[in-house]
Amino acid sequence: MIRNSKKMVAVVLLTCMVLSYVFTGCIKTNEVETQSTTGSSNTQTTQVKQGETEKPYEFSIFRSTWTDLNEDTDLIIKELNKKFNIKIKILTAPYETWVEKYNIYVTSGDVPDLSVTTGPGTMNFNAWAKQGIYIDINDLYKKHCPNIQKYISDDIIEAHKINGGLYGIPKPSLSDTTVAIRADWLKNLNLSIPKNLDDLYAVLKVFKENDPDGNKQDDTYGLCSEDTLNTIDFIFGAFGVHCPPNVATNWITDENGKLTSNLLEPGVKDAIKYVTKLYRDKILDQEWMITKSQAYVDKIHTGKVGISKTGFLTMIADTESKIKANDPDCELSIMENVVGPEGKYVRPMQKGFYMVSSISSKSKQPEKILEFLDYLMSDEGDTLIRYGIKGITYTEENGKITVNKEELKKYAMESGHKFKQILQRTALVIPGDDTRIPQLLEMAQVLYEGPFYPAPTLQPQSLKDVTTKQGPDFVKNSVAAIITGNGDVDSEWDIFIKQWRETGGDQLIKEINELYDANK
Ligand SMILES: [Ca+2]
Repeated sequence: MIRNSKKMVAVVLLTCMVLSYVFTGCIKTNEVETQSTTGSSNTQTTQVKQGETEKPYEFSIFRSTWTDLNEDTDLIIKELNKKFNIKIKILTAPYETWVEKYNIYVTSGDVPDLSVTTGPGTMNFNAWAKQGIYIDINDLYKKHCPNIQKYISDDIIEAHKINGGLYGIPKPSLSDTTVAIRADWLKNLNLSIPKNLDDLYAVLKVFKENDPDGNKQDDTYGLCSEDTLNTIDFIFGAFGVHCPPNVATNWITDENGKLTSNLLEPGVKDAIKYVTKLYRDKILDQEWMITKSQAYVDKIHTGKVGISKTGFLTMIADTESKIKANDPDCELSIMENVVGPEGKYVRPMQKGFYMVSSISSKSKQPEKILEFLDYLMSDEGDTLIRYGIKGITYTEENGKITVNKEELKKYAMESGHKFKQILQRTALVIPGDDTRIPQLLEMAQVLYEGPFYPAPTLQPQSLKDVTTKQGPDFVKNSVAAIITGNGDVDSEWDIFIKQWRETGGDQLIKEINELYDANK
């Protein structure tokens, strides 16, 4: 309630100068409208009268894949139009052609008032921003977006700036990945959840060799992975490094504040050595280097894997239930932060956002658009986008929302309204009544802290040339060759790094730092 009142005050302050009637008219029931009107003091009467003739502010929103969104009949758009005295016009294109179509809008000077695009570092966005196509919203954002600021890390906002200018609001997006372990296998073998890399080795070994599922067959692995090693990034975390080494262009900050490749982080080689030992001791799935994503998931679901990557949200609702279909005894637990030799653990880096909302410098009322955007992240707006309208698509009793699935389907809102693709809180919601849910949600809070990539929107100009020269899978293939070969990991790793540097790696590091410095 307090938060709502504060927000009301803020909105009133924002709009009362010219739009006080508009605000009162925003509220959907006549009852409230009457209250507000009668509540107006004498000094506001003139403004109210001016407001009565105020025409709705019409603005366009561009976002790909909204081809079946009809602004004239859509339940939520109609509600928002009424609430803010606006008229939203939808511009869109199918996924395959949106970049082309959006380019035409921009180059013809007909830039949508609000553009939801892949943002800085993609298309010609950075050049367009420098040309003044979009408004620098640095100050407006601070002033008009209190709700958004609650849910987006300042790190992500900073990483989006182009020469200090903020040309869009990124939609927060967190990967909810975690590591799950077969708690039923641990029980069968009288073991506990591993806490460090030595425990982990011991548990993985018996998960392979001691028939943890008790079916008297040698048919399990403690650990499987995709060919990218992304699925066992927690091992790299235990060595204090941020990423699995499948892409060298995940730029991170070194101890001097310069950007460098994740491949060069101290600790990567030791992590590779550990993984190599698992492979050579036949504890890691011997097929990992040829396993693609679906095959990896299949191995987990058929109950052949002891420790696997999953999500906080999907562990109970999806992964566990799918394994149970094959092995009814399955019970998964979160395996938290296995620590390395120095007792440390770092979480994998996240990009932290997906899609960016930018306002055209030709838009007549940018504040109004920001008010709309901020509303999407407010309590009320969040409920509207997730569940629709009370009494139509859901009912509420004692604060508990019950959705009407039939009605949601009628309005194509089974998984919320499409405007969730503009901005939505990254609230973690695990459906169901499982008693483990509160604890999982608490554990998942850690995802909000990052770490986030420092320069997700910058790309060295030579990247394409270097990729062509090295081959697109040069890093991934080299890493796989070292782990699955018979050579000395130490010297082979050094040779690989030298080769990566000399065939363009050093050039990329130089360029990314120039971009990073120029962008400060
Ligand atoms: Ca077995």
